[in-house]
Amino acid sequence: MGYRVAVVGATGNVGREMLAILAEREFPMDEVAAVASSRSTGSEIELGDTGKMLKCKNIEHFDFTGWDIALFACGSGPTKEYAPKAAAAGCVVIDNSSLFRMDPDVPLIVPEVNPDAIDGYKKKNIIANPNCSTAQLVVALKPLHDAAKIKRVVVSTYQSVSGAGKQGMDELFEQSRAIFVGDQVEPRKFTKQIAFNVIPHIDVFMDDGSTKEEWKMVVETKKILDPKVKIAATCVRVPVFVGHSEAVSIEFENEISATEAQDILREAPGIMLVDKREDGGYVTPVEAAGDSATYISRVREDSTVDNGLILWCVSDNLRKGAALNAVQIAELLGRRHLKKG
Ligand code: 11C
Repeated sequence: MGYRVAVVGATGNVGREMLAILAEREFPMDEVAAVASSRSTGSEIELGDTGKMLKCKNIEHFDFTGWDIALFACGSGPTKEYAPKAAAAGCVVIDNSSLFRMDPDVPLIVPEVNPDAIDGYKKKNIIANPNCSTAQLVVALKPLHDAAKIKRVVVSTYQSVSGAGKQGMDELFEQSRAIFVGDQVEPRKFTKQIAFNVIPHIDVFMDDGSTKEEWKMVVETKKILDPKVKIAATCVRVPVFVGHSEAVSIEFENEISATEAQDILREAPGIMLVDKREDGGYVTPVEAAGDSATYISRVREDSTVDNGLILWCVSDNLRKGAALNAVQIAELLGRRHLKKG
């Protein structure tokens, strides 16, 4: 016997990826529903590449009673309205928006990092999925924190346009084409030209001059990994379609060499170490896109601080950064609590 699973926001970048990953990982499902806004009602969407077509149901009329799990990927607005209704109907919500992440009664889970925290989900019947740039960062930090206790992290991100949804991807494509043919470039989704450019601004500005994306990396990392870890982030949008990259400087309480860190990372769950110290001996977003791993390269000692390391971290933001992590949470929930399949 399997689960009844609803994917809410099924027509978006992350929703489609959720359906693909449910199929790819053979998540035990008796029934799966593609749920979306009224605009998509009746349109058909494939369950991964299984050939099975799902007709989109209208969120406004969808009754979550009797559904075991709802994977939400529809943004904070609709989530605010429908996730509590789904949870009240007895369906466990795994939400990809930022709405519930910092709610003390909602576990924020990366299964490789803080699986035990999932046990708190019953307070609201909601589990939060972290921001994409946080998810890959904590997967990389966790085994190193266990080994040598992290004091401080400084991270700079290189985030792909798919983090801004389909509109972001279309804008990069259209601007690149326009520049080649000599047309005018009009920024719409992004605040400046993104083609052949980088933009040090993701999400809205906060009072202290940081952006909300940077704030999310700080508070979410503390909630998932360890509230004592200090972290400073600079988040930058780059003209890459899929795959977020991060340059990470880490200061530890205890000594740890680059070789020790490489040995630890090689064995760590969710991580692929590719660190050859030669031309091309590192991973870039092009290779990470479509893959499940968080790739680590360029591990080296930082001689400017005591017990410091620097590394490069790349992952598919739509997969580990969103859909894959959500499905892994569903798998963990199933193993620990729902026990079907
Ligand atoms: C981006 N990280 O790349 C964002 C997208 O809080 O889930 C995901 C935002 C979030 O623009």
